[in-house]
Amino acid sequence: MSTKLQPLSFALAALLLAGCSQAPNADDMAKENAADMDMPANEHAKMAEPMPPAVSATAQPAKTASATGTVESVDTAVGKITIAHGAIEAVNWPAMTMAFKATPEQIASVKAGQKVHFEFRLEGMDATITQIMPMP
Ligand SMILES: [Cu+2]
Repeated sequence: MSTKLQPLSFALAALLLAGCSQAPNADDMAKENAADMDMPANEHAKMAEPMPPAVSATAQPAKTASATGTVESVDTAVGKITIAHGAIEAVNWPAMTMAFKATPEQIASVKAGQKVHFEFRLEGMDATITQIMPMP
């Protein structure tokens, strides 16, 4: 072994030691960043999308369901059709009589006492008719 190499070896060893004692965290971070950059941008978008905003945690997502019932009354001024409907499993409802929001056209298409088939969207406590038609 040549004595000339020793100072260099020592310097290298010192460098490596210095690297070992101070760099592990920085090295790991560099690896993570590299892994991050390997992930396509759209993968990030997919990961971010399903995260719901904190506000919606208590709000029910909109549901749709269909049912049959009998029109009890219509209220053009308020924009509602009151229907005595049967149990609706899709929204976990027993049979009941309740008011549904409806458009003037929908309200005009039915009258009290009529049997109807209808579809509605439920958002929280708001049930809005999306389709309604008299049953034969
Ligand atoms: Cu109901």
